[in-house]
Amino acid sequence: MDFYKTAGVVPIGSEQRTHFSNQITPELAGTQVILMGWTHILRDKGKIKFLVLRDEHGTVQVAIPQKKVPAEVFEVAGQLKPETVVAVHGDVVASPQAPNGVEIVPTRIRVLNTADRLPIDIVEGKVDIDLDTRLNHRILDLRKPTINAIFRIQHSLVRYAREYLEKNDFVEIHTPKLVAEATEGGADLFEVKYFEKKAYLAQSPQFYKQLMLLAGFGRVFEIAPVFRAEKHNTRRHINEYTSFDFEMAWISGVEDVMKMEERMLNYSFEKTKKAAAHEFAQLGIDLKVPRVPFKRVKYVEAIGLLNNAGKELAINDDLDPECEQLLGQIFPEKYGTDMVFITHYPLELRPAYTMPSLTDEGMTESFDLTYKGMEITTGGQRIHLYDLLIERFKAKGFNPPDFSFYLDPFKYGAPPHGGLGLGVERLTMQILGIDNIREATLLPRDRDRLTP
Ligand code: AMO
Repeated sequence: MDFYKTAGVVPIGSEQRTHFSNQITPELAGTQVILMGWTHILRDKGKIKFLVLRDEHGTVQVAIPQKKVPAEVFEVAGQLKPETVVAVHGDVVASPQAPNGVEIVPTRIRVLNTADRLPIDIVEGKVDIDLDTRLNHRILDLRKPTINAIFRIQHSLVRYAREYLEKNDFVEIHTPKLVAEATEGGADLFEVKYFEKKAYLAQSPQFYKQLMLLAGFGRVFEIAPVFRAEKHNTRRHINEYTSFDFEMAWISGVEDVMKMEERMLNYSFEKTKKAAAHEFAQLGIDLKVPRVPFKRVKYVEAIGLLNNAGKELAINDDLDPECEQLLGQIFPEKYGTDMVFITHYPLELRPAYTMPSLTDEGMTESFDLTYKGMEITTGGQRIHLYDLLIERFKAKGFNPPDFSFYLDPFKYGAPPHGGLGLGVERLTMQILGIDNIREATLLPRDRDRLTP
């Protein structure tokens, strides 16, 4: 059976794409090219039709004047629908009226696949569709160039952050996501049936990244999904997110971890600004690369600033999103920056593995990084001393034997160490001024959404 014929399209394999749309410049005038892509926009002016062809790198105009193209080409052009998949063979012609000063006049248009009527509009500037409907049709939604650009920028941010760590002797690791115990506290764990036992989806690679330093790696990082069974639907929480974690041994204090992060982010922002210049332009964003060193503010000071601004917080109160947002206004006014480390959180607010502070009574050697009024990173120095670790686990109400796989290795010489976890989607949303984290998540998982 000829399934191509049944589908009403031509078989593939008889041509090879020669260029991407963004490579078609006036300098190519007079040459023959083959492009492949989607029918983005169609304009029928009677004796001349215009097709805006879209591929993964942009769009290019195809002009189809009845007089200048073979009759068959004109006829095929008349049958195209939005998102029809085509191969266009044609001549490059300089054209001052065309968007890029250049257009293609086709010698052949081959239909590689058809498209049904679209459930959502994906041409820029057409009616706004609500986020939920867009996410229901996420695969189509992502075809929209400005939506696609978000994830190209995200790719670049992660790529260069990874590059920075690799240059600094970090080893990439892959740790289990099916785990036996909580790392960040028990409330938001997803339980899974694991044969005869109960298991959980990992909330963080926390224990394993630390253990890899005890295993002799020195510096490790992991970029992987983590799972949080947060019941509330908020604009900043999803139930599966990409955690960018690193952990480093032989530190002299938490300051070493913050230094590594600020340099990594500065490097990644700088490189991404260049590598994704086209995408930033598409989104109309001028990325400000934060200067190193980032400002450091102690937790107690942050509470003071908030109370001066009218809040009534006690020292052990957690900073809720409203407080973070308020600090997001205060920091730029007071310090001229929107990238600020808040350090020395109270023991009460930090997990059992966090190193208590010697200098600040009741506090920890830990930090959050806030960017434009949102926490994007949590990190700190970890406890490497076995007895102290056991004491802290007990103080948090845990039964140490339940955690022996994590705790026991600390008996055999653990190096001093620290590290952090950065939310990739949160970083992306803050850089791009996106209001809802779902927009910065390729395929979000939230309270109500498990597909697509
Ligand atoms: P924490 O739980 O603070 O710390 O998470 C670290 C960072 O992950 C992001 N994040 C989230 N992003 C989207 N949806 C969520 N539900 C969500 N929860 C957290 C935030 C946050 O700053 N093990 C520690 C890290 C460490 O100390 O190394 C941890 O997981 O950007």
